[in-house]
Amino acid sequence: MTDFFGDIAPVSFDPNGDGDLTFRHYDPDALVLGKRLEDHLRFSVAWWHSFAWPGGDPFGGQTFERPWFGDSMDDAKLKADVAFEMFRILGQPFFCFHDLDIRPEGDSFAESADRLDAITDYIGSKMERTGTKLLWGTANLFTHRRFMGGAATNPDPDVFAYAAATVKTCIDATKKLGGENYVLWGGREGYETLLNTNLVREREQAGRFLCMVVDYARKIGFDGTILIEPKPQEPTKHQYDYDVATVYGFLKDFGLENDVKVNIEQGHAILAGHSFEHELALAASLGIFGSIDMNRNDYQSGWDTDQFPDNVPEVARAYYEVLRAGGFSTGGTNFDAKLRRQSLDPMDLIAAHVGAMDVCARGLKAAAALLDSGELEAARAERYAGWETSDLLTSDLASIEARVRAGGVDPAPRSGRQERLENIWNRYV
Ligand code: XLS
Ligand code: NI
Ligand code: NI
Repeated sequence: MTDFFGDIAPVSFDPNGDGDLTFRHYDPDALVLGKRLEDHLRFSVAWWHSFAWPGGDPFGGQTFERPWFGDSMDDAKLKADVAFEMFRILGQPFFCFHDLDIRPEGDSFAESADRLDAITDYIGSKMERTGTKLLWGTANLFTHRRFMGGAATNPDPDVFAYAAATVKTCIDATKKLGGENYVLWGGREGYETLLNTNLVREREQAGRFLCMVVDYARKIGFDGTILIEPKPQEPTKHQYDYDVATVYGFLKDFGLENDVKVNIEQGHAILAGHSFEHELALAASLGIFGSIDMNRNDYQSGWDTDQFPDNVPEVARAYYEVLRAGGFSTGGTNFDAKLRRQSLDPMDLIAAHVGAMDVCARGLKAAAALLDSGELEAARAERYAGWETSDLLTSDLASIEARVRAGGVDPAPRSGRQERLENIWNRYV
């Protein structure tokens, strides 16, 4: 036991509770559409934001003082101890990490890999004891200066090699911990200027890299889902995995559309000029929906501000699409969200997650009730009903022209009923 969280007790569900330590909406055992809420939402804590982020911004450095900030393996273990204490307080079933979040980088590749091995042994025994599970692991291929010009897409083959070797160790670590997914977010896979960039070559490298990842994961019997996390820009000016549609085209191009799915983040969807629900609905319709990074961007800043979600109607739209897609299988709701830099207290960390879990629970319950009512889906089905009996899609232009000429039917426009549907929506949220 560390004393970081002091006497903060485990958070429990009480619809009439007050204070920071009560869930008013998230009752893990409540049945929604026949499934426990905890199993619907599959919450996860992000190691990087909650335990590794020092509170800096472009104008100022560290604001948080954490007893585990340092670069020894003892610091890494203390960080893990505190992490598992937080999972227990919150009843969080899952967590996610980058290699760099859980162990300090060594002086050589081999030392870094050994440390990853050692710390994942340590974390693994805690997982066994507590039952907390790994939603996904990933490699940090963006912080170190060696990756400044890209990892897989770097002009220097030695950097490609370093990145590939690193990912291999992270897939091994993820498999060892029983991770249900492995994520690739291309934090430096893009360009700063077209003036020095060979687009054809970089795309080819990224495709080959991903094929190697898939091959290796399958070869060692990793049966989790491999996920790409789209993001349009930040940190690079342009990132190749721009959005769901772009990633799908890329996967198709390299024959990976059945092997790789997407991890969709709220803030990234907004940066790409989409809504979160758009990205979710599109991924589901393309058969590549995997998991979500739940957070919220400041809509004025234009940056990936990674705030905790606080907007129930928005979150409900997202979960409506998740539920329509059949819910999560290996995926879950990872809070890729960080405190504001003035939120210094351990209680801030707890309260942030409690609030976010409640927002998600409210959103999911509203979405489930609406889906269950069938009201929107009936309207959607009715809108397309004409196609149920139509053979047009197997016809050809000339036959269609002949038919239209003979039939003489000028189709009558019908209302899209948007406002009425919005009113239905608002009855549930
Ligand atoms: C950054 C990404 C990152 C990924 C994991 O914007 O959201 O945190 O989720 O590398
Ligand atoms: Ni993310
Ligand atoms: Ni992000």
